[in-house]
Amino acid sequence: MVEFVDARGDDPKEVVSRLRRPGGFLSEPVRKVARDIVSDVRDGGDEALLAHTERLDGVRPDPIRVPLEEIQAAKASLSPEVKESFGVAIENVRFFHKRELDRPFETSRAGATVGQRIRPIRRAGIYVPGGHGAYPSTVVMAAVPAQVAGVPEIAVCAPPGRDGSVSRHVLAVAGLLGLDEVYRVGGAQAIGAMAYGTESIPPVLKIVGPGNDYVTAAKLEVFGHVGVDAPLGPSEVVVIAEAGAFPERVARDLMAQAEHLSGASAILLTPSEELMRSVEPLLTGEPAELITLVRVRDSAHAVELTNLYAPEHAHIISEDPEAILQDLDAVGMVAVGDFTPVALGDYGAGPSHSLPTNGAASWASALGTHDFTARTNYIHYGPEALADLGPHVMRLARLEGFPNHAESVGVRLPKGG
Ligand code: HSO
Ligand code: ZN
Repeated sequence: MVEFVDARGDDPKEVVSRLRRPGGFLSEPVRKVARDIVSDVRDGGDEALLAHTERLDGVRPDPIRVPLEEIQAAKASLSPEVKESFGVAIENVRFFHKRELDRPFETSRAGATVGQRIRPIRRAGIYVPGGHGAYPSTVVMAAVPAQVAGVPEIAVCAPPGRDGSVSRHVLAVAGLLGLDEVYRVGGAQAIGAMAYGTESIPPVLKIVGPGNDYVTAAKLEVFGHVGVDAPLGPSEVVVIAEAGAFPERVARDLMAQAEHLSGASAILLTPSEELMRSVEPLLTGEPAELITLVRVRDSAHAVELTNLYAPEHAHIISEDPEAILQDLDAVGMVAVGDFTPVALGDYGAGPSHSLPTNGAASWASALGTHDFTARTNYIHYGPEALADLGPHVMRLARLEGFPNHAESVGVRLPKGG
């Protein structure tokens, strides 16, 4: 059943809290399950990894690492058309991320030089979800930014099917991107394995990629030991549509993200009662259960609700979508205008489709090159610059009760400062 909400007279915060699906990855029962699996794998290595895989996926993949010939065979098995489509997507995603890459800088004044170097993380792990559908597109969306950032070692984990194999298309895309390290394990156990390493899987330094609640909870569990990205959970879209929007297009936009199922949510914000009424009968099947139609006062009201909700995606269908874009802030990715369905972004418009969900867009961003780099800042002072700043540092260090900090400067100043 499609849900209807009339938000026109209600407190926006209250409306948004009614719309939000609680992030299951934060709940203590889910955290505990993830914690136990991660610590089993940390302590038990491959044997624990295989035991959990057998329990949850019904198979003991042997070997855990996909043989290179299998990756090559998967790549070779692609039809020319599918290969071309992946090629276009890879090219667009590469184009966007080359532009995004942070640049190093160095700047000087009065004898003091300060700068920042950008360095790739040496070894990253990408989680590719299974669940409802296979996600070869996720390999593109995570591995391409990593490669553009210059990460030399990339490991991929993907859950095995009942027959122990990983989706042929996931393997094929790995092959297209020249990735040769793919492991047939998924879930919280894969996150534990990548974080702590097992006999088969050398540990990584940072784990990225979307997953279900257990995967996300496991990422929180290993954070600190390794780096992780933002919570990337079930798909969300807010469609902001004005009276002139075509109902069948709006309906497809909502159904598209809702068809990810497993906790996805799709919300229409519109001031038009008529649009709502004509979209509603077009929403059918299981995805319809995950769709909410919300009547708002006007576009400004829609923007206010969207910024509070902080969705993974917003899609603006309006006479003047650019104006609404300017006012949106807490959104993972905005699709601007009627000719830009979110699905373009899902498969290859350029930015990564791995986006913060569950409100995390208010403080986190799409997966990108910055997830695969770290910054090393440097400072280089000459004697005059030291003489200028030194006395201030000595004063502040003494104020904090650190005389050796002060003297590490003082011994370098003429006559001890
Ligand atoms: N909409 C998903 C990405 C995706 N869609 C992959 C289809 N395949 C991210 O929220
Ligand atoms: Zn999608």
